[in-house]
Amino acid sequence: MHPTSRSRAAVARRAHNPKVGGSIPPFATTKARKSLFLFYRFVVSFKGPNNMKAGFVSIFGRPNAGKSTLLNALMGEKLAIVSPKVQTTRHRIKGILTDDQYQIILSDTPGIIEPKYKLHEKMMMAVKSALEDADIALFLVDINEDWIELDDLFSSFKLSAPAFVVLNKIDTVSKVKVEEALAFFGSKSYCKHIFKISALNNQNTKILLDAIVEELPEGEPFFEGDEISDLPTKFFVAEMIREKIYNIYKEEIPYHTTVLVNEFKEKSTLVKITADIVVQRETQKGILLGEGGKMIRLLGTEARKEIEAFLGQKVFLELHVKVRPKWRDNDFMLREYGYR
Ligand SMILES: Nc1nc2c(ncn2[C@@H]2O[C@H](COP(=O)(O)OP(=O)(O)OP(=O)(O)O)[C@@H](O)[C@H]2O)c(=O)[nH]1
Ligand SMILES: [Mg+2]
Repeated sequence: MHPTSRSRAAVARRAHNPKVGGSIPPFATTKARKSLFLFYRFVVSFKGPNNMKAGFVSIFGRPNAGKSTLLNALMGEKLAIVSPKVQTTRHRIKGILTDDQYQIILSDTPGIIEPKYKLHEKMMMAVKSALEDADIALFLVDINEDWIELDDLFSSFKLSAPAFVVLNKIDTVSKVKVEEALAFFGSKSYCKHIFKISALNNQNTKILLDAIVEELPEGEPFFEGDEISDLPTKFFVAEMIREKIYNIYKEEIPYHTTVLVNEFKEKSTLVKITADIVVQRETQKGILLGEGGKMIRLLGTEARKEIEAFLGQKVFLELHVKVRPKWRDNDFMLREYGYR
């Protein structure tokens, strides 16, 4: 993650705020803000025209469709972690994109799955919350997926907001296949507009952004101009460690793991961060540590480099591996680890 100084300042400011620095704030906060603002919008609508546009735009799709890649492409910087493995994103991650003319509150969401654990249920609650307050829904399609299955999924959404179907990964298929997909999804009743993009290569993302702005409701911004997310620094730090776990460890390990940052102390020359890596079994702890601690050292080095670039400061990172059997199905532990 290499945000600009603007975002670093916003994120760092949150780190100093004890109210938001310690845990992921409940999404209800934003919901309450939105209700208040809708009331305000209703009141000011009697006072005359308002040229500013503002609204919530949420990205939905199956795991691995490229939702987080698209959020980062639209934001112009990396906010959400990305991996070639499925089910990387576990939270609703908001990116706030502000311009003179508009403010878009973009939401990346977990890929839609049939829940197997309470963790999955929490992930699907994050999807539901993003569905509820969307002014525009982006239905993201990995063009290589099963279109009929996706059509069933999109048709099942109870959505009052307009939906844009966004065909992603067009760099991986022929032009003919893109045309076929345009014809298939373009004729569906939920599809207000359709786009063909490559989020990875930033192809056609500006066209998509312009259409989003066109469709946004009029209104004043929900957030201050320099805020790029409503999530605390600790959240992003934990996510960066989790991304490295997805990159470094094979097969099931990332799915049995979560990360909790429990110390974030700014000292005169560096930031001291202590994080727990939580796994379900002793054998997984052994794999995470590696022979003679080789793997955890690699993880620590990779994660520290990324966090230092993100904070623009030297970091001392201490990682502890903890075994918490069945944490993915334990409400109390899930709450403790930030899954609300
Ligand atoms: N070729 C190609 N790959 C892409 C494109 N967009 C995303 N990817 C790749 O697809 C994989 C998944 O991307 P993510 O952004 O993590 O997907 P996601 O939908 O957020 O996945 P979950 O969080 O697991 O639901 C990564 O390896 C990306 O690099 C694209 O336009 N073209
Ligand atoms: Mg994702």
